[in-house]
Formats: sequence, structure tokens, C-alpha cells
Amino acid sequence: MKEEIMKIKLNKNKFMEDYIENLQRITLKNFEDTSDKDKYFALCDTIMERINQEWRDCKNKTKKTKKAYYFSAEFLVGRSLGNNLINLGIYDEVKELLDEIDIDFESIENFEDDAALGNGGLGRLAACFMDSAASQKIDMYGYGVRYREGLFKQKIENGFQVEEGDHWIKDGDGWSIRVESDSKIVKFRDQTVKAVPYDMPMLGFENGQVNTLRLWQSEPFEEFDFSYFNNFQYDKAVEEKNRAEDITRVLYPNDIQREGKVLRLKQQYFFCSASIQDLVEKYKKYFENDLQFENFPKYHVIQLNDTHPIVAIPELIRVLVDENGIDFDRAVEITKKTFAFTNHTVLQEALETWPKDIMLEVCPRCFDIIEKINDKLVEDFKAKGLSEEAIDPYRIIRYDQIRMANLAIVMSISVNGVAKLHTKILKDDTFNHWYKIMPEKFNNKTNGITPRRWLVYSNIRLSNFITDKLGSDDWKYDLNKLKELEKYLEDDKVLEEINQIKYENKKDLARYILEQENIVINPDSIFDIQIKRIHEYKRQHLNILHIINLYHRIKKNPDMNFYPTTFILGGKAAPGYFRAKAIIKLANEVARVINKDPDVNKKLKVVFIENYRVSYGEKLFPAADISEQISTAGKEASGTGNMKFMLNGALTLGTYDGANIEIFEKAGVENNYIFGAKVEELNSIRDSYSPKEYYHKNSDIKDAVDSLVSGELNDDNSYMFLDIYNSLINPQGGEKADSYFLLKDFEDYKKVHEKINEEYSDRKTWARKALKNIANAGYFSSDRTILEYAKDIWKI
Ligand code: NTF
Repeated sequence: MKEEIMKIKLNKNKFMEDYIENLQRITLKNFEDTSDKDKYFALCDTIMERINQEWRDCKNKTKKTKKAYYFSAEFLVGRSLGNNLINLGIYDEVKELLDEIDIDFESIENFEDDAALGNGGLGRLAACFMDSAASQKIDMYGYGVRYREGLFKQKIENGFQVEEGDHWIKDGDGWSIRVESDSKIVKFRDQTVKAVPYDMPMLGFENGQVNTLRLWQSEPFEEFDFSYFNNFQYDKAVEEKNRAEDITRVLYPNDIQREGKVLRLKQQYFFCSASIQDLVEKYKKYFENDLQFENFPKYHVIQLNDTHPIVAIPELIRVLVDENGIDFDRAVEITKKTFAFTNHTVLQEALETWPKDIMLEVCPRCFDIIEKINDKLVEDFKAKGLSEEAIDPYRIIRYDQIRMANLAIVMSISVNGVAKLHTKILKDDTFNHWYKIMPEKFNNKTNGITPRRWLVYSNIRLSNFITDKLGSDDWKYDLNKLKELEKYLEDDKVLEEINQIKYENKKDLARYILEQENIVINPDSIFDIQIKRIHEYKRQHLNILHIINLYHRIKKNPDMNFYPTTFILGGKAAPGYFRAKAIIKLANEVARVINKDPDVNKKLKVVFIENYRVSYGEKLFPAADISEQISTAGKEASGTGNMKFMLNGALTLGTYDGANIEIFEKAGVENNYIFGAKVEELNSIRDSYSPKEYYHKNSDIKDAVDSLVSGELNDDNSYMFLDIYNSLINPQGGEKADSYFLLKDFEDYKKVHEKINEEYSDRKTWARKALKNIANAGYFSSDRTILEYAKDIWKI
């Protein structure tokens, strides 16, 4: 393995020469007159030049081999500069070189806007997979959308979330190449546009492999409609241009919740159609000798990242039938061997269904094709003697709604969930009817994260420590090697080092939070962090209710034994999700009240991070003592933040949910903090559950819940806190009270916090637990995940 690895040899003089030359060329200025932003973009150029040769070689080498294609509406890449330098193996050298000419790497790094082309876990997973595939020399290309505006920027004003646009490429895009000549025409019922690909290099870790992430941008098919132009109807001409650009103008900002809008389906069809055309065109060009389309699946496997790209299925059939004269049944057979489907949630509100009229409005031919597939499916079931009723759950079209997941399951070679428990729920429950008739399709692929970004790059101290202790950096290629760290579990000096590293990271974070949020926090306190999208099932409000109650108890009993703690929360709410926004307001209000209270603010601090995003996460994960993973059991498909915390030596305070369970399994339950009801228990009490009983029986619960409406906390007449209050104890309009079981789990949550607070003072034992977690995080490398996809599903 190691012999294959070849670092890009850095010719320092040449690099420096090129860099200065690029800087002056792109600015038309002398070095001393250029800005930091110029310096950032010139650095991108210089690195892109270095990559170019290898990138082309990789493209050429793999023209005629089997590849996997990862179709995803989201790739949450974040920043690329630091990560690319790490993967090229020239991070330290370049930093030093810049230093020699008085350029501070960190300050120019800040000129890179996050590429926030995703909402949360699903999009970030796609980005981790890109890194891991390249690092494992797996030929996997990504296909997606080049949104002009990424996920909104979150401002907190008076405690409320306010959304601002995220025009991330307004100053340029240092990491893409526009490949005009590979443009495609995409036809909608009412509009024809040009899809222009922007290719981003995806670098393997020190191995010379460069894969491609191809993101499509929508542009007018003809720049101006000259007939309008010549008739002096300029606005009409511009209108058409805008209408084309609208398609990829902005990322829809809801994770989980589907968005049933025409424009959303247009985005999906847009990138799927362009991508499918790209693949078929290249197949015809490079596989002359093998041109029966029956061989298409021999060279292509398309992994569908959730329901969003499923329209690629009818689109492939359309292209085969309408544009290549293949008979319909043959096209279906070919297509069936090409796709694989990943499900990322069991929450009903995320499973996409498209109304027939919307699909007819966007891509009518796809509707025809889906209808034919559905008819055939129903016919087959009838032939087997199934009743209409028994067939219903399988129908792809029902009541004029197209159920995309059903289409994907019928038409795929594989259906997978993203953690053991999640896959079990898919088999036993969500897709049980399918599992019963095609069990062989179902499989689990527990998620992972890339250790390059989430440790090597973001936590240099820990990374160096590991290399030092293991005597080599082989662990960066094979994260299972971390297991060898267990030989230090009883080594006091090493345990002390672990604590010291965490402490330094906490000091860094404290400095950063002071700068960004203007809040002073104490690095000697416990850092307890919950960062993720805001959603009721993730139960940030359980965390906050507990903080309120803790605050009250400390106030009442100032001498109570309590290790100072800083609670840090961060995350965005979908702009239309009122209750999630209420939770943000609540977090900020609780922070305001507690942080200004001199009776407690030496012991207790609360911070709500503004605009949590990938690049902020890179500072938060390394500094956490406690990782809050407190979703209602059965609801979080996997979670991936939990893995980032673990790898950085935080202990998990979590429920038996998603990949938490596997984290507990690997690192040992005794080295983490588990609480709350398991999914079986919740299923058995679902109908009889009465949150009011918990509220009346437990004075701490009552105390916390009542504070939502007592006047102690001010929601500025938004009625947001009343809404949260009602959601917990008053059933309303068909919605059950406390459907996420906060009150049921509260007491247990409180107890486990008490345990943490007590055990933290035994610093040596704590460090040992942290080391246990780090040493067993190897399994959660996305290298492992992607190798499993390649071996079990893609056969490459
Ligand atoms: C998310 N799903 C899940 O909610 C997370 O638990 C999981 O870690 C990630 O996917 C990645 O697998 C979604 O965002 C979606 F869209 F499916 F709801």
C-alpha cells in the first residue's frame, strides 16, 4: 500500500515563482499592491495548475473502465484550500513558503467561502464519500447541481434567526473548471436550457488519484432571443435568460422536509438529465466495440443519494428509447441493472412523492415511462393473485401521486440504509412490504466521515500526537490502525497529553467564540456541544429545557456541587419551520438570561453559535468534551457529527439511535453516556403515552416546561415559547403532545448529566475514556464505508 503512495514533489522555487507570477497576472498589480483575497485566488490557481496533469491522466485512464456515479442534489464541500493541500501532502511546505514572503496562511484561508451546496448530514456525507473514494483509488464521480446561492447565512438578530443569501462565488471560484464543450441541452415541457458542467477535482490522500465532481449550472440555451431583441423587447429577452438561470439559482433550505414545488422538480430533472446524457454520450464515444446497450451496466453503476435524484431512472429509459431506438422492455432491463438506492431517513415528511400534474408540467415523458413501469408492476402482482388492497403499498402511482422511493426500489439492484438500526427499521417497518418480496436487495452501509478533513486538517495537535505515538502516519490511510493507541490506556503521561491537547483546542475555540460571538467562555469548564440542523426529533429543546432546570437548581442552591459547564449549541432552522425557529429563539434567550446572571455565570454559560457551517465545525469538534446526540430513538437514521466528535476524543451523551449504537458498541458503553428509551419501548407505548403525567409527577420537568410560559423568558410576543409549551403537553389539531418523547426521557437525561458532571473531575479516567473513543473510531472512516459500497454494491 504504502509504496504506491507518492506525494506530489514540491519544487519550492518553482512553486513560489509560479505563485507570484499568477498573483501578478490575475491582478495586473505588483506583489506589494495585491490584497489578501488576490493572494487566496492566486494560490488556488497555482494549486490547480499542479493538479491539472494528474487530473487529466486520471480521466484518460478511466475512460473505458467501470465507474460508480454518485448522483446527489447536495454536496456540502465546505472549504477546499486546506483540505486540498493536506491531500496533496504539501500543507506544511506551502504554509512555510507563504510565511517566507510574509503571508499568513490562516488569514488568506478565511477568504474562501464555504461551498455550502447542501443542508446537513446528507450533503456532507456525499462530500466525505468523494474524499474517500479518491483516497481509496475507487473511480467514483459525483454529479450534482452548481447552486449559485448555497444554504442561507444565518444571522441572529435579537435572538431570532434571520436568513441572508449566500452568493458563495461572487468573487470567483478557485476550484472549478467550466467545461463548456461538455454542455448539454435539457428540455422541459415549457422551456429548454443549457446545462454547463463545472468540474471540481477530488483529490485522493497523497496517492495521485484525482476524481471529478461535476456540478451543472443552468443557462439560457441561446444567450438572447434575438427575435425579441430585434423587436426592441429587451425585457422579454432578459426574462428568458433569468428563467433559465432560476433553475440552479438557489439550494432549497430544508433538510428532511420535502419541498413539493415545480422549481424543485426542475432542479432534480435538470441535473439528472444532463448527467444521464453525459454518461450515454460518453458510452457511445468510448465503447465502440461494446456498443450493445446491454453492456451499459457493465461499466456504470449509479448510486442515488436519497429520493432527490430518482428521476434519473425514467430519464435513462427515455434517452435509451427515444434517442437511441431501444425497445422499451430492453431499456427497462438495462436500467434495472444500473441503479442503486440509499435511503437516509424514515421520517415520512422526507419521502418524496410528486403530484402527477407537477411531473407533467416539468417532464411529461418521464411520467409516461413511470406509468408504464407501474402498470407492468401491478399487472405482475395481479398475475400472482394479489388483491387490489394487497398491491396498494407497492404502487408507484397512487391517487395521482408518484412515490419516488417505490420507483427506486423496483428499479434498483440494491437498497441500503445508513446505520444498523436504520436498516433494520427499513426492513421491519418502512419498506417491510418490499423486504418481504425482495430481501436480497436490502443491505446496510453504516455511514462514515473522512479523517483527513475531520482530524488531520482540523485537529493538528491530536493528529501529530497520534503519529508520534504510533511511530508513523499509516493511520491516515487506514484508520483502523488507531486501535493500536489502546496500548497507552494505562500510561499516565500519555493520558495527561490527551487532556493537554483538548485543553489547547478549547483555548483556541474560546478565543474564536470571543471573536465571533462576543462571549467569554472558560476553557477550564466542560465543553458540552450540540451542533446540527435544528429539528424537533433532534431535540435541541430537551437540551435547553435541561439547562433551564439546571440554572434554577444552581440559583436555588448556590453551593451545590457542580463542575463549571459551557453549553454550546448551533444549527440552522429551515426558514419555514416555525417551531425550529422557536427553538433557536429559546436557546438565545436562555443564553442571554444565564450569561448575564452574576450568581451563576461563573459556573454556567450558554452559547448559541451564529451561522454554524462546515468551517465552524472544524473548530468545534476538536474542542468538545461532550457530544450531544439526543434524538428520539428510531428517528436519526445515522448521524455523522457523532462520529466527528468521537474521532476527536469527545464522549458521547446519546440515545440508542442511529450510529450512536455502533459507537457505543465499538468504544464501550462504559466510556460513553447513554440514556433514554429504546425504540422498542417507544413503539409499545406510543398510543398510551401521556406527557402530562410526567409533567405532574416530576417537579424538575414542571419547572422547566413552565418557564416557557411563566414570563421569565421573553420571546418578544412571537408566541414561540407558547408554541413549544403546547407541543409538549397539549395535543393539538391531530398532532399528539410530545411526539418526540422529551418528557419521557427528561429524568434520565438529567441523571446522566449529573453523572458526567461528577466524573469529569477525575481527569485521568476521563482521558482514558477519550482515548478509548479515539482508538475505536477507525470503523467510522468513510474509507471503510466507500470500500463496502464498492465491494458489495458496485463490484468495482
Ligand atoms: C440524513 N437524512 C439523516 O437524517 C442523518 O441521520 C444521516 O446521518 C444523514 O442523512 C446521512 O446519511 C437526510 O438529510 C434526509 F434528507 F434524508 F432526510
